[in-house]
Amino acid sequence: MVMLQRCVFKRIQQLYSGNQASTKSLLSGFSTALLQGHRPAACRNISSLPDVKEKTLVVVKPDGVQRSLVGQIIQRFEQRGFKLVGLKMLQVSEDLLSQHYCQLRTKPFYPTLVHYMTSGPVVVMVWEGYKVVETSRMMVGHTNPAEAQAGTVRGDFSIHVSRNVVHASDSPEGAQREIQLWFEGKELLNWDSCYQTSTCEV
Ligand code: DAT
Ligand code: MG
Repeated sequence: MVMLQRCVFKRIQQLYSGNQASTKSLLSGFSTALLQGHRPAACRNISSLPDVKEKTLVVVKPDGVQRSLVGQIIQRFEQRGFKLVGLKMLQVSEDLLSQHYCQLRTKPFYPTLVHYMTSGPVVVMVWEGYKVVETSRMMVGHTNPAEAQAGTVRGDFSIHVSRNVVHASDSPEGAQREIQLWFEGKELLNWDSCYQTSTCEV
């Protein structure tokens, strides 16, 4: 990369010092630098980096599906640079939900939470990337939309905690547990995105 930068700098110097470098020779400098072993980042292998393979579960809840927010929510994660490795739409059962929200079973709002979450289809996804769990929580925003910052999903699309549009796992361990609950192993795809090395230095 340094070699490539030097090459570009040298050509710019030549141009400004009155040396008549043509566009053709400027471009030939790029290809020479590339041929000399400066491969584009997209060619490198990232499989040895567990950091960038972190996964999280994101669910568009029934209110998000009803309000046609699925596309906008997916777009935010794509735009941020995360990779979609699992996606499906389903009507969630009370059994699955009680396992998903096992820590909330004793809360007074639990029965209404179950009613709401089973009231219509949800779209469930697994996103992968560097610090995806922590970053997704920031992107989703505060549990209570009244306290969620503008720019977050909840801060932009919701007003009340009982209809907060989206779920995102709150820790890497929680994500692993939730992903296993919602997805079978074969439903998650291990694929190479051509953007991978453009979004993370490896
Ligand atoms: P989060 O979804 O931000 O991880 P959580 O795990 O504490 O928040 O709660 C799960 C869901 O339960 C939350 O998204 C909405 C609902 N919920 C939480 N607190 C609530 C409350 N006080 N009243 C009604 N619903 C609530
Ligand atoms: Mg939670």
